[in-house]
Amino acid sequence: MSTVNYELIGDIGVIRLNNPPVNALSHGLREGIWGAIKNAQEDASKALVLLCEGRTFIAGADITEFGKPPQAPGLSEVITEIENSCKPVIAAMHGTALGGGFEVALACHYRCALASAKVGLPEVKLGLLPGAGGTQRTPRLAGVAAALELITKGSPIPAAKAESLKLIDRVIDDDLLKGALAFARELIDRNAPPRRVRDIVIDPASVPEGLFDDFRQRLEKRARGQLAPQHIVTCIEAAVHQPFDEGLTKELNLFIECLLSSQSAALRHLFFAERTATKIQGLPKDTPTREIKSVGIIGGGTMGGGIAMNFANVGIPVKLLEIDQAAIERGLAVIDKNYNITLKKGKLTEAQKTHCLSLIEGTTDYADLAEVDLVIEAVFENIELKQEVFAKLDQFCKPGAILATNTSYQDIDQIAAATNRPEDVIGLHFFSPANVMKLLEVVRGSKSADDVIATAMQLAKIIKKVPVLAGNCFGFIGNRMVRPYGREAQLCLIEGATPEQIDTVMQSWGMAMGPMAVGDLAGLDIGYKVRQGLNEAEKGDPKTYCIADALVEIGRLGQKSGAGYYRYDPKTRARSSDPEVLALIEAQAEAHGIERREISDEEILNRLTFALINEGAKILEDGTAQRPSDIDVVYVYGYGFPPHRGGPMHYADSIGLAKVYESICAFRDQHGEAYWTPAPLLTRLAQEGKTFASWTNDQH
Ligand code: 3H9
Repeated sequence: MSTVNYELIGDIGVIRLNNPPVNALSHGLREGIWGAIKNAQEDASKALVLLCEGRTFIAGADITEFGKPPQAPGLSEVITEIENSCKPVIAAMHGTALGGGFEVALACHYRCALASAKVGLPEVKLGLLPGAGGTQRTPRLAGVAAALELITKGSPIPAAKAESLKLIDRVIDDDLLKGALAFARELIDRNAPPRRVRDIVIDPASVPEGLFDDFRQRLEKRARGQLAPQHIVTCIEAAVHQPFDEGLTKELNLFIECLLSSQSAALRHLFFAERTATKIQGLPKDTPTREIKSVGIIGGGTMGGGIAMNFANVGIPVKLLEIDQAAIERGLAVIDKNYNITLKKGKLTEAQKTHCLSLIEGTTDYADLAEVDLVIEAVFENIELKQEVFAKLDQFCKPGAILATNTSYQDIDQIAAATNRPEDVIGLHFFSPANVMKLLEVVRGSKSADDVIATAMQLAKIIKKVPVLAGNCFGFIGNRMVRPYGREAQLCLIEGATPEQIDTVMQSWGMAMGPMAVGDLAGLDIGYKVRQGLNEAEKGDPKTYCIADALVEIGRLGQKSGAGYYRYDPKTRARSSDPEVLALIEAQAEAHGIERREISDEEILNRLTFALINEGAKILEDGTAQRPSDIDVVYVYGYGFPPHRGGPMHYADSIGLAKVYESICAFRDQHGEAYWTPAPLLTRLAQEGKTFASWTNDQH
C-alpha cells in the first residue's frame, strides 16, 4: 500500500494515510496529502475525510527530518492546501493526534475522533512550539487560557475533553470510518461550507488583564530556564492582538529559533535516547519473552510498597511478603496513603483505588509465591540477607519464574549464586519513590538469560517505566556515577563552599534538587551506614565524607530528624540555613588542615558535572552501559538532571570534550590523581576531536 490512498465512497472522498509506525509527516506523506487534496478539488466528491491506517492518526512532524535540508511541500503548504479546499475536509482521528498531526486536523474544517483517541501539541517536550499554526488556531477554538495550559504543558487530552474545549466537533464511539462518513453526509446534506479556524477573531477584551504576564511568571517556576514555553506565550498573545497571518509569521520565526536552540537539540536527543535504550545489543527483536501475569514482592517497606503499586496500577496482582502480620499492615497502610495522594490530585478515582488495593495481598508464607511469574526482592541492603531470600525463592518458586533483586549496588552474581537457577536472576533497580520515578535499571548478571532480559525490558513499558540495561558493578550506572558527583560536593563544602551555595548553583543550572538537599531528603544515615561497612582502602581519604559523618554522629540525619545540612520547619518542612552547620564545616576543615577559600559557582558546577561525565566515560568503556545516550536517560529520569541539557554525556558533547578533558587535567594538577584522572575514553575522544555520540556510532 502506498503512503496516501484516495477512494471515492459515494460522493465522499476518503484520504487514507499509511506511514508506519506512527504516521509521522515525512516528506512522502506531506506530498501525498497535498496531492490528494489538490486532485480532489476536481472530482465528484462533495466532502473529504482524512484518516489514518495503523495504530494512530498522525503523531506529528517527522522528528528525524529536523536539521536536514527542507523538502517541499513543507507542512505549512500542506495545511494551506487543506484549509483552502473548496470542499469541507473532515479529520477523523484515532490513537494519538499529536503536534503537526493535530495541526493538520486543526486546518481541516471539521474534526471527529474515536472516544479512545487523544489529541495534543507536545512540541514543548521537544523544546519546540507548534510550528504549523497550532498556537494560532488552538486559542481561536478553545480560548486563550485553555490554549496556554494545553500547549505549554504538552500533555495530550482525551477526545471528550477536546470536544468540551471545542477542539473537536464530534466523538465517535466505535467504527471511525462509519462515523466519519455519517458526519460528512450530514454536512453535505445541510450544505455546510468549509469552516476555517483562521477566520475566528478573538476579542482582546475577552482576555483578562495581566493573563499573559501572570502566566509567564508561573512558567518561570514551572519551566525554569526554558525557552519554548515562554515563546509559546508570545505566540498566543500574537493570536489575540495580530491578524492571523502575522501571528503565523511570528510563530514560524520563534519555532525556528527553538529548533536551532541547544535546548531542543537536547530534548530531541532524549526522545530518541529513551527509545534506543529499550534495544539490547546482540538481542534480536524477536527474542521470546516470558508471560508476567502475577508478581511477588519481598519486603513491604517504602520501596517494596511503591514497586507493588506499579503492578497493581496496570492490573497485575501482587503478593507482598513480610515477616509478620503487623509489618504487612504497616506496608499496606503506606500504600493506601500513597493512593490517597494520587486521589487528592484527581489522577485516580475512588473505584480505581479500591481496585488497585484489592490486587495487593499480604502474606508471610513463601509457599504463597509458588505460582507467581516474577518475584522482586526489596529487603534491606545486606548481601547475606538477600542470599537467604534467594535461596528460599529457589526452593519455593515455580521453574521459569523470574527472580529479581531491587538492590541498588550489591553484586547480582553473588545473589544469583544462592540459587540453582542463576539464569533466571536479574536486577530490577527501581528509584525512590518507586511509584513515581520513571527510571528502571535492568541489571544483567553474568548468567542472566536473554529471555529474562527481554521480558524485563518489555515489562518496564507495561508498568510505564523507562528501562535502561546496566552491567553488574558496584552501583550499576546511576549510583556508580553519583559517587564522584557526591564526593566533589563534599570536597567543595570542606574547601570553602556552603550547602546553600552548592545547592543554588546546581538548582539554578537546572537540577531538580541540589546534592545537599537530596542528601537531607534521602537521609544522611544511609550513606553513613554504607561507609561504615567499607574497609579502610574502600573508604578512601577520610576528609571526603567527614562533614556528612559528623552530621550523622550528632543526630542530624536530614529531613526525618528535622535537621541535616539545613534545619527544617517541623510543620511546613521549609528549610533554612543553620549556623551550627557552618561551624561544624569549619571545625572539620581545621581538623583536616584545610584552609577554606572562596569557591566560584563555575568551579562547583564543573567539578560536580565533570565528575559525572568522567565516570560515565569509564562506564562506557567497561561496558556497564551500552551507549552514552543510555547514561543520559538514567540521569534525567532517575537523578533530576535537567532534560533540556540532554543528560551528562550529551551535555559533555555540547560543551566540547576538549574543555571537559582540560578542566579534569587542571583538577588533577590541583587535587591529585586519587580524585581526578581523565578516563582513557574521554582522553582519546578529546584528543581526536570527537564526541561521545560519535563513539556510539563507531561501535556499529
Ligand atoms: C512537530 O510536530 C512540529 C510541528 O508543530 C511543526 C513542524 C513544522 N517522528 O514512542 P514509540 C518513532 S514535532 C519520527 O515507541 P508508542 C519512534 O522513534 C513532533 N519518528 O511508540 C519509534 O521508533 P523506533 C510532535 C517518530 O506507541 C517509533 O516511532 N509530536 C515520531 O509508545 C514508535 O514510537 C510528538 O512529539 C516522530 N514524530 O508511542 C509525538 N514519533 O521503533 C512523538 C515516534 O525506531 N511521539 N517516532 O524506536 C510520541 O509521543 C509517541 O511515539 C507516540 C506513540 C505516542 C505517538
